[in-house]
Amino acid sequence: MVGSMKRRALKHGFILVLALAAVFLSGCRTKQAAEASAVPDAPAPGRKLIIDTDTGADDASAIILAARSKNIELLGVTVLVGNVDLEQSAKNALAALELAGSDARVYKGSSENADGRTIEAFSVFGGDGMGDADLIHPRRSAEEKDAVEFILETVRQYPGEVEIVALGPATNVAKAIQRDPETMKKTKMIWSMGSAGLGPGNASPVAEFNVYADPVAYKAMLDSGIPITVVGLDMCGGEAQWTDEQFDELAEANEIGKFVAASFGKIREFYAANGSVGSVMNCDALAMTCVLFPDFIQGTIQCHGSCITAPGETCAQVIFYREGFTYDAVSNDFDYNVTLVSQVKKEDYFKLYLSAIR
Ligand SMILES: [Ca+2]
Repeated sequence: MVGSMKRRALKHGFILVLALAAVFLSGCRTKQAAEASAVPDAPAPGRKLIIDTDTGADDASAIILAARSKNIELLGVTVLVGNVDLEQSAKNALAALELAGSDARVYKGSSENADGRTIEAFSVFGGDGMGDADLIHPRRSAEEKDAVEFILETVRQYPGEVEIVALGPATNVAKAIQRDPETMKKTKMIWSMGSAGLGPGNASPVAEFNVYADPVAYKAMLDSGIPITVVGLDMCGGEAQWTDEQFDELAEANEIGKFVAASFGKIREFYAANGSVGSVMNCDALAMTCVLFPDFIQGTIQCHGSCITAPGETCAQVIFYREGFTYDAVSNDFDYNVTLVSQVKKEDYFKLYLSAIR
């Protein structure tokens, strides 16, 4: 049962990833990235980002979005197991960065979750997480330095400035918190693509894949005292899904678009085979859009986020207790530790993405 739940979670996660990846995949081995214009209107020039990722196609599309932005400094990319195994995760991140014209370095982290389990690397994004479209030929390699050490060194170097965009399981982040909690409290913000938000899950009816892959780590992150903004699955469906016609637009846009489109090929096949024809989710790039374009966010709710770690049907569910609401039957003495994104401009999502890669 756990296996089937995981598969479902992965499938949904992958579906999102695939949408982005498809745009990429159609064949981008050249460097037209340099010709594309940078992400417009990103605020607060000089923001310092680390992307933490289990690089499947949707992660790769998010990495490219950040790498194309003029107004953020991408300090590094830390990778871990999740949608794919650790080595593939590193290769996919490197390929995405190179395509986008970024020299940001890649650091390898966790190959198993906080319980010591090896996360099942089933991917609806294809065996390489990128649509099995022969897209991944990075020229560079990952650094020797461990991902967790890189995160800690970077936060020490820029106290109060570093924003971590967590697009996979929370394992690397939780290890950094465990190793040096005081340093990690100097993180400016963790942006988490994780949880079902206020909607249904994909790993199980109540759990989303990134949390399901390592609920112990997710709980450690929520309980850390670090400011956290969560973008859940409930922000990624409906009008935010990328349609077949939009994938065609991507594939025709430039080499980056071709790459993303091709990387999503397997995800689109998976969606279609499972009765969802015509569009797919891409949660990781949507979360990155929230990071880069604050006006894209139309509503947030301050919450206490509580992650269930006990085995059973509700494992990896994240319960959000809303600030300002008095619950009748539970304590209301909460630490409101999460800003939950509750509304985004879904109709603008694809347009923003396409503009950013051009
Ligand atoms: Ca991911």
